[in-house]
Amino acid sequence: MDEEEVSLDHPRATSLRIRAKLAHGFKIGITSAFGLFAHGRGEAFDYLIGEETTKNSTRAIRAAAASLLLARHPVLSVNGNVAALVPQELVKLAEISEAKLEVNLYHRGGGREEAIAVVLRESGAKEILGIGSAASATIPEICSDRRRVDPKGILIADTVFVPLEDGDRTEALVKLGKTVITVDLNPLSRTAQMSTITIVDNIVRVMPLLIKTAKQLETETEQNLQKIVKAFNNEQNLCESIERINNRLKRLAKLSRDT
Ligand code: PTJ
Repeated sequence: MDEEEVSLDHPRATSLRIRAKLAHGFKIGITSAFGLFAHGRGEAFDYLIGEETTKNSTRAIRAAAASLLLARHPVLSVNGNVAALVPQELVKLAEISEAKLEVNLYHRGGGREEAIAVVLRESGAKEILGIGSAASATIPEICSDRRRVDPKGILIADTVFVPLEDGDRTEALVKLGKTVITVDLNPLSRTAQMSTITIVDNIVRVMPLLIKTAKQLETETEQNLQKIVKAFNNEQNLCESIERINNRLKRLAKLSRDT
């Protein structure tokens, strides 16, 4: 089913449209089959969170926007899922934060990098790092293709935005002293726990808000941006997400006991 074929009055229309985007991404060779499983896991956590942007997500988005604006060499890492879901938003965020876009995949090959580059170019990207032999540098302690990075991008970045990431690379990037910003609906994942700033929310809700917040903060002084980043506590934020899930489950359990 294509995105346009999803009936607007279907009770799960938003969720079905997101699925359709990913299915299309799979069909045109940008999303991997593993990406579809990853999305299923994300959906389950989104359901538990309540499919909305929470207060703690808003707080993390603000800290992420401030961090990107403060960075000297920010890089937005693009995988097959985010390329299918939010390509235009990635290009916009890169423009506002003066960040580089780098394609970095868990599973390379099969023309996926090139297909993702086409989608990003169609969305307005001028420069795309990490394609083919451009990913000539290696970051240590990663088993997947994600260790291959661009010397003009992730290798020299001080701040890396890595939405829908796996734990290995997050840990490696943090060990290299980089600020790591992630978007992950699962607050228990290794990525969520290891990152400097974790936005526990759906990437499709996060990107427009991140762009809006970066625009609002663009004119702030470096000192004020530093204050926002310093005031943010990732551990506390993650605890709040877990508590939210816990409380929602308790409420649902009570409802089913009472009926
Ligand atoms: O395109 P590739 O080859 O680089 O592969 C990308 C995937 C996503 C397959 C790869 O990075 C992977 O295997 O990721 P994981 O380890 O499954 O982690 C993905 C995390 O993203 C999980 O914790 C999901 O809950 C979460 N997630 C999935 N969809 C969304 C999401 N978080 C936010 N928004 C979503 N839409």
